[in-house]
Amino acid sequence: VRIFLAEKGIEVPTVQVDLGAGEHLTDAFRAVNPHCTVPVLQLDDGVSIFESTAICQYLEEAHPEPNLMGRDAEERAVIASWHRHVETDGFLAVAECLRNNSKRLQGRASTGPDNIDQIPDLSERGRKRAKAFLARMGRRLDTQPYVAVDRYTIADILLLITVDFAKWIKEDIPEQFSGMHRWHEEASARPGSVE
Ligand SMILES: N[C@@H](CCC(=O)N[C@@H](CS)C(=O)NCC(=O)O)C(=O)O
Repeated sequence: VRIFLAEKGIEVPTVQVDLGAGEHLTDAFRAVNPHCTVPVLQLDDGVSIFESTAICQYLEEAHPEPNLMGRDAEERAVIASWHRHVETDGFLAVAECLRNNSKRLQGRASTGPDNIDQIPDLSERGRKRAKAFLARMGRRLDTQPYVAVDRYTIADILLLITVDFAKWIKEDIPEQFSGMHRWHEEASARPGSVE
């Protein structure tokens, strides 16, 4: 969401929530988002939007340019397909690996209000899925410049986050995929990106 805002050139007031200190599990934060996750967009009328993709959808409608989610039905569907693919097969695979073996996340194998125990085998499975995903995207970005269509979109933003998140489990873009390395360098130099 932070990168999406920067791409749009929008500034909104923000409040940092200290996850390390468990601030997202407090009653005060639950009143804003009972699912205990960040980010959450709180509107002036008090309504909370608590899923990143839904927040981006709201921002896209309020600030259509530059377009990041598709200009017509076909583009929107193609971009949404890739975005969802990156989320389920990439981002969530890395999260599965990290959350099921990090000492800091013991008892917190899932986000959310409930404490879920880690399953080490799931960590291994997450790593295998993450590796396969990175190679798959490497093959794709060797033949085309962006993830979904012929310009930078929300699908590229999520892949950028996923590649950088994968460093937490010590996985990276395999060396042979020069197209994806070029893509990552370019994406990292865009607005809102921080290593
Ligand atoms: N489905 C949510 C997931 C958001 C999410 O996983 N947020 C993480 C930080 S990146 C979180 O709030 N973690 C809290 C925790 O680990 O308990 C979205 O896409 O916005």
